[in-house]
Amino acid sequence: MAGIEEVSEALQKGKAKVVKELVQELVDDGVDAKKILNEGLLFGMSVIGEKFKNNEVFVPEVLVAARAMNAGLAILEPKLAEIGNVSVGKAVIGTVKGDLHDIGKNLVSMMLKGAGFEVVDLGVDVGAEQFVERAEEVGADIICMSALLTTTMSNMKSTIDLLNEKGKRNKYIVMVGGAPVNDNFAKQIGADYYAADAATAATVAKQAIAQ
Ligand code: B1M
Repeated sequence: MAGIEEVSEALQKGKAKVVKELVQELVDDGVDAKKILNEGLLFGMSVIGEKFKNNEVFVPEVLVAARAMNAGLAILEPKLAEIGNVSVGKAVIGTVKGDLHDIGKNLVSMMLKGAGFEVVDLGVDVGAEQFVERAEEVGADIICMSALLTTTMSNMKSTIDLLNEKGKRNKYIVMVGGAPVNDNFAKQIGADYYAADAATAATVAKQAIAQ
């Protein structure tokens, strides 16, 4: 049986196919999906993140590691997000304009699905107009924005400003998150909620809908 550490090592080497196979093997052997996520995929990505910070690896290596991470996540998704029959609400989610980081956003999306939300994923580099237009089109209850760069987090405010301009701010719950974001920043830009991680995001979204 494959070990979880092998997943982490293959991810760090950017071997997407191997990660996919190893994760599948572990799932088939009955290993808990959250354990594979935390101790295999997220641990491997945190090692890469630290090396990136210290200039020991560079963008191409991080990119292939991220691809491997997404390949593993795709296998875990059905396990992490066993969608219930009844939708608790509809969410649109995306990474803000200028920002291409999608791993955290994908995790939040999965956890929301697991909590019973219908999720419309707008992808990365999503502008304010797109967030608002799609939320209107699909009849969303909640708009979820992710940002990983200090240079793009202000684009979350653009969406909130646009909602205000259109007189639609009260129609939607707005939740923000991502590594450089915090509760203070969320309050400053006028978001309703901040969540530090994907599991909290799902809990917060559910509570917000219930209110
Ligand atoms: Co980039 N990158 N990156 N990168 N990258 C960071 C973010 C950085 C911190 C690395 C560093 O310098 N230490 C740094 C940002 C510095 C800053 O702004 N303060 C950085 C930089 C500088 C850059 C570039 C500018 C590098 C360059 O080109 N010179 C460039 C920017 C490109 C762009 O976006 N325009 C860039 C590019 C890339 C890659 C493309 C190579 C790749 C992304 C691939 C992809 O996502 N498909 C990449 C990666 C992988 C990283 C690191 C290593 C890992 C990010 C990640 O996926 N973490 C990252 C360093 C790090 O974080 N240690 C780094 C795992 C993920 C699960 O965590 O996304 O934080 P995270 O999500 C968490 C929470 O934040 C939260 O839940 C998740 C976990 O439960 N969360 C939410 C996220 N969204 C939420 C939304 C919510 C609620 C919670 O509600 C809506």
